[in-house]
Amino acid sequence: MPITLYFDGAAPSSRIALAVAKAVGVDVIVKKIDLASKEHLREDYLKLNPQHTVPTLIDNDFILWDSHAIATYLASQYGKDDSLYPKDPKKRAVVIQRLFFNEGVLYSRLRAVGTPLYFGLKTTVDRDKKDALYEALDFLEKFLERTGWVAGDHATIADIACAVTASSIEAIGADLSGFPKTRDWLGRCRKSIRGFREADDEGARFLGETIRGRLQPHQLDR
Ligand SMILES: N[C@@H](CCC(=O)N[C@@H](CS)C(=O)NCC(=O)O)C(=O)O
Repeated sequence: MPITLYFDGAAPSSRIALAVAKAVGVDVIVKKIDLASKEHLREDYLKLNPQHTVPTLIDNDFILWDSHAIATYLASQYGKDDSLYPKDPKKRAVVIQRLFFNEGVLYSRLRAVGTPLYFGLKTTVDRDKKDALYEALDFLEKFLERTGWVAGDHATIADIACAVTASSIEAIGADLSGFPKTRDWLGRCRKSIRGFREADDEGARFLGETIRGRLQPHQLDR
C-alpha cells in the first residue's frame, strides 16, 4: 500500500513532512486538506487525526501526525543510511533538540505571527510577537556558527525542518539581511537537499503572497 500524506502546502509543517519524504527517497501520495476551507475539521479527517492538524501520514495501518514525528519515522523506517537521522545517541540527541527548537520556538513564533494574518483576522503584527520571531532567528543564526548546519556537520532532518520554517519566515516578508549565516545555509539547503525545492517553493510562495497581501506596510521591519 502506498504511503499517503494529508497536506496543505501553505502550512510549513506539511512541507517539512513532504521534504523529508523526498530527501529520504520514499514515494508518498499527497492528498490536499485545505485549511482555509476548514477541510481539516471534516469528520473523516478527525477520525484519522483528532487534533486536526496537517500533516497526517498514513502508512498501511499506521497513522502519525506532527511533521517532526513524521520526519523521524520516515528517516528511520525508509532512510538508506543514517545520514539524515544519525543513529549515534549523541548526534541523534542534537538533531532531536533542534527539532524541538523548530516546533517549540522557531515555528511556534512564526505561527503566532502568521496564523492570524493567513486567516484574515489581522493586518498588523504585535511588537512582542515580532520581537520573539527575530529572537528565534538570532538563535538559529548562532546554531549555524560552528559547522554551517543546524545539527552536526551535514544536513539532517533538523535542517529540513528549520529550513522550511526559515523559508516561510522569509516568504512572509521578515528581514533576513541581518542573518548572513541563515541566508547562506538556506541557499545550501535549497541546492543540496534532494527534493527540497520541489517540496517547499510553491507552498512558501503561496503563504508569502497571501500574508504579504494582507499585511500593512513595514509590519515585519526589525
Ligand atoms: N506540531 C505540528 C504543528 C502542525 C500545525 O499546527 N499545523 C497547523 C497549520 S500551520 C494546522 O494544522 N492548523 C489547523 C488546526 O490546528 O486546526 C506539526 O509540526 O505537524
